[in-house]
Amino acid sequence: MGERIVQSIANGPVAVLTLDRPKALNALNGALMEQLAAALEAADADPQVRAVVIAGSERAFCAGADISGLDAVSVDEMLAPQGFGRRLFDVLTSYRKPLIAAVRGLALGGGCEIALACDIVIAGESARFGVPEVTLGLIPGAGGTQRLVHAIGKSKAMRLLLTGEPMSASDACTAGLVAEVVPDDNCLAAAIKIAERIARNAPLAVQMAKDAARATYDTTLAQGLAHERRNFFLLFNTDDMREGVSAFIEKRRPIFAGR
Ligand code: CO8
Repeated sequence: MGERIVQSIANGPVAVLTLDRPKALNALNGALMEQLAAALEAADADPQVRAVVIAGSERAFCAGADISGLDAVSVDEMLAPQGFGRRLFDVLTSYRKPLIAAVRGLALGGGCEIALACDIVIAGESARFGVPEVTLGLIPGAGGTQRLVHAIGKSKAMRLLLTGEPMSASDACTAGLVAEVVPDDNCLAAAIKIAERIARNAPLAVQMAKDAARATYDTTLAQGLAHERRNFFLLFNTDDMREGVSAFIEKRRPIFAGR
């Protein structure tokens, strides 16, 4: 497969996937997107893994689509079923397990869209979130126009989308895109700590909670409430729910098997 530019390390129940193309600020070329998609799929299929952290490098989480050669890509190539980045962003969109982005430095264009597709974003103080596509004659193509409006509201999203200028970590935290801002050196550790906390919970319940929360994107409130209720009822069919309740009553720590 050539050079590895996505490093994948499983540390107990937490998998850490690190984008490792720092000289190009982790710009998304075909190889990086394929490797990230494959590593995500492997972590989703691994029963030991209960939460996944996506990290970048010091200067950049990811500076977006690799611009070199982008002008030579035809519309037919983009529209193809395996078109530019489609696999990666489809995997992110349908991902079952919790995804946490640990963002230091730049998260621009497709890089910002990866962070937006994660469930929780932890930012180092140096983080900058932006969608500069309009400066290139493009628009975000992997969820940015939709998820930004959800994450930070219309007016702030429009400012980013229409000016192309980035937002600081603290502004992104105030706006709701980021859950917590920490010193850069603590960013990965803070993201792993949250992942480990999540990993102690009942895995199916965590996945059902994520699934129900995600339904807010494409349902009315009534449909969303029904979706949530269905997931809630389904959990009554799991060993983990009985274990969690028994452990609470017996004043002990639950041991969740993920079934
Ligand atoms: N693509 C390719 N190379 C890049 C990219 C990029 N997006 N960003 C940075 N690089 C490279 C630079 O070319 C440079 O390489 P070299 O050293 O060989 O010249 C190296 O990274 C370092 O960058 P700079 O020297 O430019 O560093 P600066 O600190 O001066 O500037 C910036 C940093 C501001 C981030 C600047 O590099 C920049 O503007 N980059 C482009 C950012 C951008 O426009 N991103 C959006 C791209 S479009 C997009 O993401 C659409 C997504 C659509 C969805 C994708 C899947 C479907």
